[in-house]
Amino acid sequence: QHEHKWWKEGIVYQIYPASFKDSNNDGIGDIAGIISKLDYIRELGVDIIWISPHYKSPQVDMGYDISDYEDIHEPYGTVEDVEMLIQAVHDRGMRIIFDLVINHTSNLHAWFLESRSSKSNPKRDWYIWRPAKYDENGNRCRPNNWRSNFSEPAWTWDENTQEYYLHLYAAEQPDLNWENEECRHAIYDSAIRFWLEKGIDGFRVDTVNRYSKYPGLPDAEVTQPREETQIAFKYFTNGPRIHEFLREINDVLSEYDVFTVGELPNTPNESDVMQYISAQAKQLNMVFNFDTVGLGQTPGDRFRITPYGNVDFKRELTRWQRVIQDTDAWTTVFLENHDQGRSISRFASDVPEHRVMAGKMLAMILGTLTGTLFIYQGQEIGMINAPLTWPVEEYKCIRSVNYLKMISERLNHDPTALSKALKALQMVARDHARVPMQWDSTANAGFCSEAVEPWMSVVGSYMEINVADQIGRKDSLLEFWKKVLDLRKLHKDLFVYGRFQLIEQGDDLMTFTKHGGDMTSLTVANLSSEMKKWEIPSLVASTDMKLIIGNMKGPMDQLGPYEGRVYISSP
Ligand code: TEU
Ligand code: CA
Repeated sequence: QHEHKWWKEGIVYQIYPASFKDSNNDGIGDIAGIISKLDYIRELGVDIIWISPHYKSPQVDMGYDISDYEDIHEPYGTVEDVEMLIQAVHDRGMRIIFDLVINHTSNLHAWFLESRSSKSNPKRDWYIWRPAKYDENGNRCRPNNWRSNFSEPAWTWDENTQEYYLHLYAAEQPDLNWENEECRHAIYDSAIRFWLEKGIDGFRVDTVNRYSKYPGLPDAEVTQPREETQIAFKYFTNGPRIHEFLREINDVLSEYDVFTVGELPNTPNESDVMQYISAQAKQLNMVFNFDTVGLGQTPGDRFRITPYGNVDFKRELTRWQRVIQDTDAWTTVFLENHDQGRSISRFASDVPEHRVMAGKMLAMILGTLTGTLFIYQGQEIGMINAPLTWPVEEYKCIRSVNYLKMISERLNHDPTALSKALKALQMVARDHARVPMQWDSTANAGFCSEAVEPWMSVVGSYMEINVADQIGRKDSLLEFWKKVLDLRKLHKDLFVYGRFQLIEQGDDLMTFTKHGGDMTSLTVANLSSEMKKWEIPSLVASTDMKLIIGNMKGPMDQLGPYEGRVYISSP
């Protein structure tokens, strides 16, 4: 039995500040815009808001490159605005968590400016500097062959001090040196304590398993001989000191009633994950695993997409239900965030005749799984990926842009490369989650006034998919989500904390039961666009199951395309 906690039962809604709501019509979302929509969020049934980085930043990676932890990105507002936001959230009985990005800073952070100023600067060792290597012809080479997560080499040469610095993401995101104790304590004071003292309720911890690098920073095995750099996750993920560092962070946090959810990329091994999330380990309260959202993406080569089907989807989405059962660990339930394509497009169908059904079906699955439920802005109205016909210039994310650059260099020897790349981007580019939130059907979808150009264009689907159309309309996805979230709260022991059991009923049906609080529930969903015959599984056939929610009213013994149902039985 899992111990009850507010952060386990709380429903979390992720906001991407740049794209949520622009209050002053400069084309960029802002803090005041978020405040103006808090009642909307609360009415949805949300308990906890997570905002992606709103800190001062040159925005090379949309705020995941922070130049001052204690200040705010100017177009978003001021520290006072953020204090007002915290207050406004608390006034409505909700809580708020911030993004904690401490694997790296911006190259314009004062710490890095000092560190790069000279080899003898006291902060030199706060980042990871190494001398050049030289090949047999005397040419300067990088310290090792690692590839960054954004496709480019992980080292950048600094002319001034004649050394390389390490960056696991963009060159403008130098990695902090966690081996340096003074640096660690500066991080705790500036990035963590500063905001805890202002009353926030926790952190989503960015790329949390990369702080500790493998000693000696050795070359990675050459698996792609034609490439200049190599995939090197194992040398910078889950390194030897990571658990020690996380316990240190946890010591700081444990003075407050807060929680952490860490992002855990490139960690497929279940026992590795348990070391982070077991309560007894005192590190993180839960993590985001990439098993489901990473489907179809090749680790280290995101846009080389491979096919996946409903069997894969079911296996990955239910993996942590099984693993955390009978342990002291906790998990997350999510299908979207700011780094992923939209769930209806990726895991169901976004064609007009199916997408609303598909959205409701996914809502029923997510709403009845065990763990803390995270919803990403726009998911509640069923926003979908931009179409294949989207002009290439609309892709703004550094990852997409780097990739397109690489592809254009390849076009000579592979003329089909561009169309292949566009197909991949259409599925898994981060841009799909970053277009403006669709509030209504006016020219800029109500995100900003019609007179200004938003920082990313709205996608055409806003005319059919928007909040104004769905709010109060009985059969809308938005109203359906509200019902699902109500039911989840009404039956916490069952849906939030319950015991999970998968029932095998063929590839395209997802069927599972939950047990908790002397009750049983049965969720059944048709993940395909074809009609499926179905019968109540024998496991619950003898119980008196009653339908509490569904997205269609068809015959009992068959499920229409993307139909889903949830039944419960009372004692
Ligand atoms: O992402 C961390 C990360 O490693 C992802 O690239 C992950 O591997 C991928 O999404 C799996 O599909 C975080 C932020 O969420 C992202 O927006 C930032 O760009 C990145 O950190 C750097 O701060
Ligand atoms: Ca604005």
